[in-house]
Formats: sequence, C-alpha cells, structure tokens
Amino acid sequence: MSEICRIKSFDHLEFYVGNAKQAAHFYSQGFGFTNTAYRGLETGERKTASYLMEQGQIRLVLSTGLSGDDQICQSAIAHGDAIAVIALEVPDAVRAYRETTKRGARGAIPPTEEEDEQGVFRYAAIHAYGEVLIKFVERSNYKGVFAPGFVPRKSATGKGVGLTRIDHVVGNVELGTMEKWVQFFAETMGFELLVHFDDQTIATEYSALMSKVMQDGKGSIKLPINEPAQGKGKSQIQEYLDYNGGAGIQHVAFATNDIIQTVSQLRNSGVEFLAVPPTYYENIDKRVGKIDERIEKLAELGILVDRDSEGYLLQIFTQPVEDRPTLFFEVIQRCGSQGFGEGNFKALFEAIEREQVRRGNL
Ligand code: TYF
Ligand code: FE
Repeated sequence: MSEICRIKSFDHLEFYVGNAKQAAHFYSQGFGFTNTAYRGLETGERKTASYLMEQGQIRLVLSTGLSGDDQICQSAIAHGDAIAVIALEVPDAVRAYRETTKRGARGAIPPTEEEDEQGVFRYAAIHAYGEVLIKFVERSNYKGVFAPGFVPRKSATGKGVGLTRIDHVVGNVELGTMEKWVQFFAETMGFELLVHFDDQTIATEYSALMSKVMQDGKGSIKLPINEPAQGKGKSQIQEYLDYNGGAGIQHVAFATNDIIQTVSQLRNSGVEFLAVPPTYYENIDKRVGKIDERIEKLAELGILVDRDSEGYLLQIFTQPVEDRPTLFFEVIQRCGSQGFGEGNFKALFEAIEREQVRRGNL
C-alpha cells in the first residue's frame, strides 16, 4: 500500500497570506517560531515573498504575492490567510507524482528540478480538497537552508515554546464529499482509514459533523477529514466552509512534550484559546484515572484530557487565528494514547458552539 508513495515525514506547511511580513511576526512572537530563511525582492525574487519559520521539527512557510494579480493574492482574497500546501518529504518526487497521478490524482505541478551550489531540489504537487495542494519534496540531495532561492536569516527570533512536530492536519470538506476524499487518500496515496466518528458520536445540541482519519502506512502522517452533518443549527464545519469559500485546512495539531509549559508560554504571548466550563474538571479523575499532571494546573490553563486503552493525551485548541472563523491550532501532548481526544468532543464542540453564537452564526 504505502509503496505508492513512500513518505518520510511532513516537510512543511505553506500558508498563502495577505502580508507575510506581519504573519512572520505573529508566528514568531505568538507561537515562538524563528524565521530561519527568506526569499523575496532583496534576494532577487520579483513575484512573491516567503518566510521560513522553524521550531523543533516544524517548518511553516509564509508566502505572499507582490502584486494583486498574483495567484497567492487571489487565494488570500478567496480564503483569507490559509494553509495552501501540505508538503511531504519523499525519497523520490518524480515517482510520488507518477504513482499518485496514475491512480487518479489530479496533477498541479509536474516534477520540477531546481539546482544551485547547494545541490538538487526536486518537487511536484497534486490537488487535494478545495484549493489545497499536496506537494512532494525530495531534498536528500540538497544541502541548502530550505530550497533554492532562500537565504538564511535569523531576524525575527522566536523564543520557542516547546512545539516539536506536526501531529496531524485536518481538512473540512463539503457535505456529501467525505467518501470521495477518503477514496482519494486511499486509492491515490495508499493511506488507510484509521478511525471514524459518525454524526451520532459527535453530534451536540446544535452542530454535528462526521470525521474520518486517513493515515499513511507508517502512521507518521495523519490527515483527518471532517464533513458537516445535520444538527439543529449550522454545523461548525459548514461555518468554516462558508467563510473559507469551500473545503480547506481547518486545524493543525502541534505536538509538545510539556503542554503545561508550552500553553503557559503561549498564553503569556497573547495566544487565545477556547474555554471549557469549570464543570469539565469536576470528577475528571474518574474519567481519566491517574495522570502525571496536576488537574488544578490543567484547569487553570484550560487543557483537556482524554484516556483510551493505550494511555492518555492532553490537548487544547486556539481560537481561529484570523478574523474569519477558519484556521485554528491544537497543541497536543501524547502520553501513550494515539487517539484524537474523542472523550473531549462533546465539551469541545459545545465550546465551539458558544463561539459560533458570539459570532452570530448559530
Ligand atoms: O483532530 C481531531 O479529530 C480533534 C478533534 O472540528 C476535533 O482535534 C475534531 C473536529 C473539530 C475540532 C476538533
Ligand atoms: Fe485535532
């Protein structure tokens, strides 16, 4: 299965934004990332500006267009600032493109080779849901800072908040298209369906959704997919689709090894999180059993806990990081559990619904 396109890991996520300079400031001062490379007018690039932001093994690329007719600017008008590219590191980009397109994936960027004094950099891309691309990056013969054209830089130095890697990347798709996208990841990428929560499991009073987790053979790439489901009010997924202008990336989960430290720092730098009611923490020890962290500390920071047969996990969700209620982040610490916090879905979705009400969308 996974032979279709062997994937090493997430390579990076590329954001298309209206103002990459300001976004770089937000991700460095708010989330602790360091700007390690840049490509723009000063480096000879005339059309776009891109900032590479790094923390732990995480790479984010913030890109903007330098004129209104640029495709990145058009994307920012349509979707707002959004993640436009999920880049995966592969041993062979040509092969990944050939095998996925042969199985039905729609090509977006045919195999391309760029070379500079640091070596050879190869990539290709296919279309996924909405306007999101899956990019195959082959960098084993490239020694440069990120990719040809980028120059090293250490200007906006984030202090680091302990984020280590990308745990999962979640997409929201239109009503009735879940099956199509499950098939897409299964047939063209060789991914497997990991778990599945239907609208019964995760319907609350108003919003409802269906969620399926697709992952690669090794389990290092987890890409859950949400579809709106019928509820009493507007599904939170439908709210996203309305503001994003169709399918797209809803949230990215960053892993940490010390969520208490990470969330304390994020809160101190002004990152806003969803709030669960204090009642969430009553009798929580009965639900999750013994954990290493003090419940009072988790309650103070608003961190959620869930347990399954393999262990437990700690997680928290930010508010949307822009004016449209679209993209948000999750911080997750896995202590054995490989789940997604199913036991928290009810409290989490009720918290999101309270935000939908505040926004006048429920
Ligand atoms: O990735 C997940 O499945 C969890 C839970 O709209 C979740 O983080 C699922 C749907 C959603 C928000 C969070
Ligand atoms: Fe998640």
